[in-house]
Amino acid sequence: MQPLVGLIMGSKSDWPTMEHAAVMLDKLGVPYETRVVSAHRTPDLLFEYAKTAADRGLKVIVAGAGGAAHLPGMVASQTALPVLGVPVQSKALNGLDSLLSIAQMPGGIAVGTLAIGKAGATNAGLLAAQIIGTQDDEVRQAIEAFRADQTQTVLDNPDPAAD
Ligand code: RP5
Repeated sequence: MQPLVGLIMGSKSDWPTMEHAAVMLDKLGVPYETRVVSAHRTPDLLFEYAKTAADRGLKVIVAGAGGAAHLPGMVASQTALPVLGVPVQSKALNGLDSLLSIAQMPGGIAVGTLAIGKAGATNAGLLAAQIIGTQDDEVRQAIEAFRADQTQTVLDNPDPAAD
């Protein structure tokens, strides 16, 4: 299946976080590709990936990085596709460095910044699917079913002290 979402990250070490985006995309039936693309270690690859992404059929890019997290912003500078940034929880500063690096973009180049860590990666997958769902009825219905199921699970388990 033609990938619609490019799920990229600065290092293989980001995968335990970023796989939660992949889990959500799988759940919602959105085809995606995964790649390590580093702003600092493979800058030429970053430019090539971002510049060719739209022509290769991608619709959204999810980019996760930690520390001096330049990947989402630099990718956004090289493509008109929507870029969703996931701040990976860093060892030194718990991801606050990643968050600020990704969120504090100068006006004129947009990155949609998610929460630090697993929740951010999960929601990046969800938000990417929601963007795809604006043009794809099957994906939109899968999102509606996911949310209805999530609501029902909470309603079915009202007692927090129950087993
Ligand atoms: C960033 O540096 C990556 O996104 C990763 O979060 C962080 C550390 O990378 P490794 O040293 O673990 O490869 O570029």
